[in-house]
Amino acid sequence: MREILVIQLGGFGNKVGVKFWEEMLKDSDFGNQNGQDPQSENPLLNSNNIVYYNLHQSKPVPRCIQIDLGQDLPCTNLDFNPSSQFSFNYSSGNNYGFVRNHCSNEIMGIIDDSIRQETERCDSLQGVQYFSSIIGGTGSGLTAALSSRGDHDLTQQFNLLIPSIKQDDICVVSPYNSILALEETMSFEAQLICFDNQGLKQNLTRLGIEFNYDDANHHVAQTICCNSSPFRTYGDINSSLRKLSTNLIPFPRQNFLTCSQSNNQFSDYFNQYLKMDENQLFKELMSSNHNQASNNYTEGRFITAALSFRGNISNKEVDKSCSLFQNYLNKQHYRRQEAKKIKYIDMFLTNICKKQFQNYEYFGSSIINSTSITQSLESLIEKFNKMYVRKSYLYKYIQEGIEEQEFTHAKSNLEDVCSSYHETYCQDQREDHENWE
Ligand SMILES: Nc1nc2c(ncn2[C@@H]2O[C@H](COP(=O)(O)OP(=O)(O)OP(=O)(O)O)[C@@H](O)[C@H]2O)c(=O)[nH]1
Ligand SMILES: [Mg+2]
Repeated sequence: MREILVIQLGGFGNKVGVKFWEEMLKDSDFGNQNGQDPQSENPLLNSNNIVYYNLHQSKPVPRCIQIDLGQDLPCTNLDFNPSSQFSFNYSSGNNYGFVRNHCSNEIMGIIDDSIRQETERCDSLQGVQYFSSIIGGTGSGLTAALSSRGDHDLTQQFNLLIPSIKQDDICVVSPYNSILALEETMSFEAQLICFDNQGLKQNLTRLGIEFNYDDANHHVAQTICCNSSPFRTYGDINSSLRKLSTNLIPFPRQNFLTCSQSNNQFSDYFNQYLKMDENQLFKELMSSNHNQASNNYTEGRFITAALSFRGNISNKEVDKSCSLFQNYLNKQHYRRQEAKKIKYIDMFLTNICKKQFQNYEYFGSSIINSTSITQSLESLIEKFNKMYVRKSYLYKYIQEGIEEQEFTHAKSNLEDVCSSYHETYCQDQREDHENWE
């Protein structure tokens, strides 16, 4: 079986991680046993769960490693493996440099051992999923440290909380931390799935909920859980982390992805959403309003999208919805002049899993590669420049052994990514536009 190891880093990573495992448990057969002894059902035969759960234990124990430098691992009733929980007694001071250059050296040995042990327990590990935020010190420093050390034959998927476009973060130095961390992570052709709190807030507000971390984390967890359905459950196409990489990332540096989710149980619309049809589902999955990062799809061009559906949807309906969606793109949603360039999407990777997601009749989530991600990246560069021209806060990083050169190098690399998105597709856009008319 092709197992996946989850690594949860820092405050955000661990909180989202706990929510994720709660969702996974609800979605697995273990969660449906309603208090029955999991042993009675011989879980070793249940291949659905082996991807995420470590069934060599007497109980389904999540295959994950939880790491926080502060002593901030969240409390939960879930059965985590205590030997994979690492909580240290440091304060990163929100500083990437401290974690990267000092702290990480001391603790990397311990973490490496733990990763090796988890890997050895697997038959055939397919990849690693990270949950972290690159806003604070722990998340950014450890994400960078682990991504550069990881086994690059394994597919790595980073679920990252990045700074929002307009909103300022609680952490003043977030532009420095994020740009330095991205410099390391984006070099390895990993999938970088971006979330931000502005996008999550927009999602919750749409559903009539005041933004709070708990609900935001739940929202993210549900999406990641649904995205992973094709790995765990038998659908029309069985998928894997590696297949996602191949299909979603056309060029090595264009690996910034965003996610959307269709319906949501928080909503007053709940009943209405339960009854929605496939076309509605498509619209929602491809709409900026449902994007969990704050970039606006209408101001860019879709490159690829992987859609994961849950519920009793037929293949025929999916094909129909694909073409209806293309229509929708052209006729309704993107009517605005500046968005006229978005004519089509290169490809959809769709997967239907007939098993319902919790109590939703239909449920869907998407992972999208769109050129509009440059909005988030450019806003990050702008925030970085504002601080860097005055060299404010720089001394803190220099004290920790980060050189000024690393800052400029990281920034110019990110600028290269933005221009590569622009250059590759602006030619296309013109062509498409002409062809379409
Ligand atoms: N959506 C969401 N955002 C969070 C949550 N916790 C923290 N954040 C945001 O993420 C940023 C980074 O916070 P943490 O993840 O706690 O930082 P860390 O990785 O532990 O790093 P340090 O504490 O700086 O060492 C904060 O500025 C918050 O804006 C959460 O539970 N949900
Ligand atoms: Mg922290």
